[in-house]
Amino acid sequence: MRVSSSLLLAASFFYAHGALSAPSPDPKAAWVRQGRARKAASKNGRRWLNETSTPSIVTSCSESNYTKASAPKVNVWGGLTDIEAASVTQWLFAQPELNLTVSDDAGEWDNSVLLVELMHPNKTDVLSYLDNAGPAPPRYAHVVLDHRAAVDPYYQDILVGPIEPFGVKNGTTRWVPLEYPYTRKSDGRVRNLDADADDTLYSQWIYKISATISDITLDLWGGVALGRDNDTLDIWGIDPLWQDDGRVVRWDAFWSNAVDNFDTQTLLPLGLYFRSDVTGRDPSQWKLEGWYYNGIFYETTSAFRNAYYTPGFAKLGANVEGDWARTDQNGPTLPLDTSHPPASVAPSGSRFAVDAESKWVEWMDFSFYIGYQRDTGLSLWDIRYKGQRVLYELGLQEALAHYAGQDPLQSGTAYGYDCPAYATYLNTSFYVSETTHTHLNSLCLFEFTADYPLQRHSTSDYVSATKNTYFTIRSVSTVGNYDYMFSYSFYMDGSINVEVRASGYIQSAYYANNDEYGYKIHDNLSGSMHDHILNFKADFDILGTNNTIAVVNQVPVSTVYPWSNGKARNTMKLEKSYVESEDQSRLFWGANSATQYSVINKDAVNKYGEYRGYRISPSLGAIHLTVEDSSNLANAARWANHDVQVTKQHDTEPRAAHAYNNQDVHNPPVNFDAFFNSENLTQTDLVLWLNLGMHHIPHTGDLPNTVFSTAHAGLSFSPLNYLEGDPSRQTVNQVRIEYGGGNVSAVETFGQEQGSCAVEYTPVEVDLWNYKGDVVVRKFPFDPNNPFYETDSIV
Ligand SMILES: *[C@@H]1O[C@H](CO)[C@@H](O)[C@H](O)[C@H]1NC(C)=O
Ligand SMILES: *[C@@H]1O[C@H](CO)[C@@H](O)[C@H](O)[C@H]1NC(C)=O
Ligand SMILES: *[C@@H]1O[C@H](CO)[C@@H](O)[C@H](O)[C@H]1NC(C)=O
Ligand SMILES: *[C@@H]1O[C@H](CO)[C@@H](O)[C@H](O)[C@H]1NC(C)=O
Ligand SMILES: *[C@@H]1O[C@H](CO)[C@@H](O)[C@H](O)[C@H]1NC(C)=O
Ligand SMILES: *[C@@H]1O[C@H](CO)[C@@H](O)[C@H](O)[C@H]1NC(C)=O
Ligand SMILES: *[C@@H]1O[C@H](CO)[C@@H](O)[C@H](O)[C@H]1NC(C)=O
Ligand SMILES: *[C@@H]1O[C@H](CO)[C@@H](O)[C@H](O)[C@H]1NC(C)=O
Ligand SMILES: *[C@@H]1O[C@H](CO)[C@@H](O)[C@H](O)[C@H]1NC(C)=O
Ligand SMILES: *[C@@H]1O[C@H](CO)[C@@H](O)[C@H](O)[C@H]1NC(C)=O
Ligand SMILES: *[C@@H]1O[C@H](CO)[C@@H](O)[C@H](O)[C@H]1NC(C)=O
Ligand SMILES: [Cu+2]
Repeated sequence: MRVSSSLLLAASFFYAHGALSAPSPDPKAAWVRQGRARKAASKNGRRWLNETSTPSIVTSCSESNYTKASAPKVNVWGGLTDIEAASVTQWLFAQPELNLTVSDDAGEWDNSVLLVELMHPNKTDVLSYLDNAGPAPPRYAHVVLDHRAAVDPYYQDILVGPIEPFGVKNGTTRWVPLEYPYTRKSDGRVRNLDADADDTLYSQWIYKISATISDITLDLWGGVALGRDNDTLDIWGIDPLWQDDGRVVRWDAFWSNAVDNFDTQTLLPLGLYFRSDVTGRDPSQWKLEGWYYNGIFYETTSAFRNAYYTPGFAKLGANVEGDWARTDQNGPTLPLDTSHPPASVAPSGSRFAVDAESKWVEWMDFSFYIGYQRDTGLSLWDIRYKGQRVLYELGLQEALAHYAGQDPLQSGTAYGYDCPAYATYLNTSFYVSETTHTHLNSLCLFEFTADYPLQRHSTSDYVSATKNTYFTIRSVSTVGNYDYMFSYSFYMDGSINVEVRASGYIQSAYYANNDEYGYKIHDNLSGSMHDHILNFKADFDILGTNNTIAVVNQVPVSTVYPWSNGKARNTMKLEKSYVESEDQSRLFWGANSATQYSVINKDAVNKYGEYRGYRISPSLGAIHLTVEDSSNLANAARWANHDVQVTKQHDTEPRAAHAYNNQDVHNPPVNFDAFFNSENLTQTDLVLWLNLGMHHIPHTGDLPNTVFSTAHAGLSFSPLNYLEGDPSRQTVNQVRIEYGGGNVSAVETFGQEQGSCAVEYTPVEVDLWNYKGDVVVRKFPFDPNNPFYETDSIV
């Protein structure tokens, strides 16, 4: 099912508008070239092009393969090898005290392994390796255990290692509770509220309750929810569960089941809810606490039943699936819409280099390593520009929609729709139930030329313009009912952009009494307001690790100048300051975009005496959570309440959140507030935690799906007094056209590729059939000679 829905991802727009069109062999262009012959070749390899004939056409353009490169160092964030993951898994099963059961056989009262992945090494060790020829940091596995063979079940993070070159060794390998990266010190443990969620207990509980009102569900919606295959109704509810006063409380709602493969269920709420106290693992102690329907709370089933059968009881209509809820083509064909839309081509092939094994990438003057983890997805490491590290780490920390916090699962990529057809693809892998799932081609890398030039200027004598060609690495993650698209882009002017887009089925609400929380968007449906907030970690290292945050405020002032005849002039000026400590480092974007934040290095002044740095600016949707001190989230998402937050880097504070923060919201493994303990932020190693997102009030245009064009947020990191000028002057992909008296007298093309080549354009559908499921490699029992286990559906 995921396969088909992923294939239907909203297409990004990839029009082939270059800033300037490619050399074309039309007569006017030929004339222009003749005109150039009057000038002599210039210095520095630049030349006037004086061919008078059409450039010869080579038979076909280059294939889009990247240049193969070798990473300068081992990618220490690149994940465990199959052999390493298998040996760790095997070793875990040999430790009697862990008392593990293979996932496939594990029930609610067995212990199992949830995750085996590479533990990111400490920054200090990595810098010594990268910069000072130190040894490669020791490799450890981060393992998550699901300890359910207990009355009080818990998850536990442990560290296993060190891992020797060919896996763990009996004797030298140890496991220890993983504690240092968390703000709560409890042996890496966090209670598990979901121990009984997967299978029978919770299901039995909710279906048993539902069975007591089958007559009502049949009467209202013509169906039942009893946990049978032929049910037309379903029941599910809030995440995280309410966790107040030591109790664990569920709220569940009735939904219509989708009648076909389309994922429409979140558009089909039915408006009946029930609350139950499910504290502890003994269902005989659980309690139904009431029903909620049409704005009225009934404390018991019989109170609800009596009301229901009282004459005059208002019975509300169902939400019924239809084409309005399906994403397929719908409506009359638009003019010319059946013709091929413009496509982008890469006539010289890919202009970047990749070490696919080590996952290292180099484009123009940028390079970085790629990391991938189950909970945070794609991350970029050791991002260098012109040989200097700008960011040690850049990546997503956590994503939440205000009603639920979940961790992303990677989804597959649809060729030609998520990325241009000529993109390069890499795989990502993560661990599930003693297997490694490899999402084939789930990261794409490509260059793209924007539909506007990076630079342009014209006078009566000349015009100059520069192509805006940038490089993007992109992944798509499915988080519940949404697909998120993450793009990191690198530009010729030295800037780096982070962008996220969301598309998919909204989680809607029943329309009754919901006016203050949304718009009515279909007959019986309300688009439920919610905030999407995504937190990114940006560990900047500007010309070293000792950095400072500069704040520049633009303010209106009234100033008397020596030349203003004693009168005040109303004007504006800059107020410059620095963020001194963690007491003042939780920031908001200023009103009227009047505040600039930048990461500078006070020990690195440019030749004009200004500090070199990178500016952080919102491009769109740099927001924080509207809800203050959320009752649902308590301490689990304290990262969500500001725009820009700055802390001193610590190996003990690698992540803003923990995957199981939702299991104990008052006392979560990582409470982001605890990172702020008054530390001095002057010329020290800084980490920025940046929020992006959307205040989403779905409207009719969100049906059937929210679209990437409006559900879009972005941040930009751009050089600030960092270089002596604009580095994009280096690109040859610019022109200067001289004219006078209405005629072009010369065209400077700076040594750009001149030839033409034929593009073979294959309709994209051919590639779509190559869409493949995950490659799954079993780790326990592991057979190194036959590691391939199965091809799974893409989740
Ligand atoms: C173009 O013409 C100039 C001036 O005649 C000459 O010096 C130069 O070599 C020519 N360039 C090419 C590419 O033929
Ligand atoms: C591009 O890569 C594919 C797959 O690795 C290979 O089959 C093909 O020959 C390569 N083409 C070129 C031009 O290197
Ligand atoms: C080990 O787990 C099993 C369930 O898989 C449980 O019955 C048993 O009590 C556990 N043993 C110990 C020593 O905890
Ligand atoms: C990483 O740093 C933490 C915190 O200082 C420390 O407890 C841990 O042992 C370090 N890990 C390694 C492998 O040195
Ligand atoms: C470690 O010891 C266990 C139990 O003796 C054995 O089953 C396993 O194969 C050994 N593993 C390695 C990597 O030697
Ligand atoms: C659904 O299946 C059950 C058996 O599992 C059967 O008793 C029942 O009649 C079926 N209901 C409908 C509406 O087909
Ligand atoms: C909405 O509810 C009404 C009854 O109030 C029902 O007649 C109608 O079919 C429902 N419409 C949809 C689209 O679900
Ligand atoms: C992705 O994985 C597949 C299957 O294991 C492999 O054949 C392919 O070479 C991998 N791609 C890259 C770029 O490593
Ligand atoms: C950073 O600053 C501290 C304190 O001024 C100094 O001791 C340290 O050497 C500096 N670190 C680097 C990498 O320059
Ligand atoms: C932070 O450290 C700097 C340099 O050591 C010092 O000048 C400054 O006063 C300190 N700021 C605070 C708030 O302690
Ligand atoms: C511009 O070109 C036109 C047509 O080729 C020509 O008639 C005219 O004299 C040219 N003007 C100048 C200033 O060279
Ligand atoms: Cu939304």
